[in-house]
Amino acid sequence: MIVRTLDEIVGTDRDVEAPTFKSRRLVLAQEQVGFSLHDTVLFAGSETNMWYANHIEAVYCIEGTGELVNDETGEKHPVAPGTMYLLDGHEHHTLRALTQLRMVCVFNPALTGREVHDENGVYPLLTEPSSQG
Ligand code: 9YT
Repeated sequence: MIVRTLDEIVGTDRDVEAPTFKSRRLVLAQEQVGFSLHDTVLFAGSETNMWYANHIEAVYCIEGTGELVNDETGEKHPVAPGTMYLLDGHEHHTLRALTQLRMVCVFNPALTGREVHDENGVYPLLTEPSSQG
């Protein structure tokens, strides 16, 4: 069993900052459980274009208000505490943070923690070296 708090992660290499958000990675690929779990804060007034070509992501809002745009259909969805979206089709999407947004994110496959968005908002598919060698 692993028990970990957000306070223990802040300021470590599990606390990753990007221009529009910071992501605190509570569970990563190194835990070898098939998913990663992140506490992500999107900065007030920011807009993040994303496309997880290699991953499925579920995102659950626990703080703030925003707007999610499906960039493939133009559909817009309000985001508020209690809103979940699941990117089960690798959709291009944009998240607008009207206030600071705090989101709990689950990725499959798990992120290793080294990923940064490339110019398309994509995370590359990275894997941890297997403990079996
Ligand atoms: C909500 C969202 O997907 N933001 C991008 C950051 C990502 N969730 C991460 O790296 O934790």
